[in-house]
Amino acid sequence: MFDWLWNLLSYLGLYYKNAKILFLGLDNAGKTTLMHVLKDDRLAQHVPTQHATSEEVILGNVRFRAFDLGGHEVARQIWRNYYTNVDAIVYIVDANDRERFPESKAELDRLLADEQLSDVPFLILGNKIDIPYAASEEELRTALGLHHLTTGKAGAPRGMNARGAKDVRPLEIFMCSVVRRMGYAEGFRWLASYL
Ligand code: G3D
Repeated sequence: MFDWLWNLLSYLGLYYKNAKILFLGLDNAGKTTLMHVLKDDRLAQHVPTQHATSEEVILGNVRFRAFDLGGHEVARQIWRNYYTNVDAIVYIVDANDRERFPESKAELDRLLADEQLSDVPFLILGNKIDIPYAASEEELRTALGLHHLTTGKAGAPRGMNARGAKDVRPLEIFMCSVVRRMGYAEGFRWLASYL
């Protein structure tokens, strides 16, 4: 059974690319749920990632791998090994968990400062906007200190990889609700334009 996002990836040509995409973020941000949405069209029950350090989904030639960040020094060694030759980072934030915005920002800053990732596109997903008091895009952008780093939602000009055209790392924030299947397709469409 094809899921619509898989179809979208296929339509975008991403499915046929030998791409490596990491889903990173604090625990509880929604990475596992997004992996399940990618894998099949059901919101499958899953075991919380308390003990596991990573999960992987392979669709066609695209390898998605999710890692929890924050307080996981041992896990960090593993994902650091993985992100050589990574094509994109999808960084997921629980937009309803304001208490952890500083922790999420610290982990994001650490990634953005990493030389190995210096030209890798970053899609920031502000998840759980189905919850009534979740942060707005503007609030999250401010909390994560992204005002001067975002590069616009238009994506790369058609036929051109903007990574070669501009000396700026593509980075943009999209708000979404993984469980309601809202918002992240726009983010993936934006991301695919850079791959
Ligand atoms: P993680 O893999 O990043 O650790 P999970 O996060 O995918 O395990 O998700 C953590 C919790 O957030 C789960 O709840 C999951 O259902 C919930 N969640 C994920 N996406 C959304 C969303 O878009 N909206 C809302 N409201 N909740 C979401 P449980 O209760 O199973 O722990």
